[in-house]
Amino acid sequence: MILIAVGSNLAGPQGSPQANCEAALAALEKEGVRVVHRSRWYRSPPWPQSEAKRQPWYVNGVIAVETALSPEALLAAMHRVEAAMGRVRAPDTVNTARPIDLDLIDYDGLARDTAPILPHPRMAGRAFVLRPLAEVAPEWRHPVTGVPLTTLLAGLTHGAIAEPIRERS
Ligand code: PH2
Ligand code: MG
Ligand code: MG
Repeated sequence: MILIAVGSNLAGPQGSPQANCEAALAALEKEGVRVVHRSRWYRSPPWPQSEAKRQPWYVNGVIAVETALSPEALLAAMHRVEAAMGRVRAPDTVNTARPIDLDLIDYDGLARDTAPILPHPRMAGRAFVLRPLAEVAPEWRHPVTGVPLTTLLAGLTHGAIAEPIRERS
């Protein structure tokens, strides 16, 4: 299973953060990445907590995809989509607000320590990844530690917030 975390906390050419996230899925399809499962969109405060008062809240979600692309080629495609959507990558922009962020969470259970580092090294404690992931792959286990998703979810600290956005009818 190939899993990608999607996030946005800035308006971009497509409009709202949620519109950016939707546009990213369409752009991935054009790169030969087929979206086979998707979570609802979630709202979550910017992590780390020190950013919570400085940045808008994020829209986050997780998708499962199918693709013939290798991990490296998939990462390159994700970066192209980010760049086309106005994402600027500079050395001093770690954890700054961004119109789109695509993170490769898992690529068929691969473990590797060169880009893309797999599984994603910081996902196991992040509510905004784990909660939507539970909709897409409830049986998922961390490929390296073997810890089930349900256990990771139960271990989230108090204050780890990520709530589904209510659909407007
Ligand atoms: N991504 C980050 C840093 N902080 N916080 C939330 N809530 N959601 C994110 O996607 C996120 C973040 C770096 O990529
Ligand atoms: Mg990220
Ligand atoms: Mg990223």
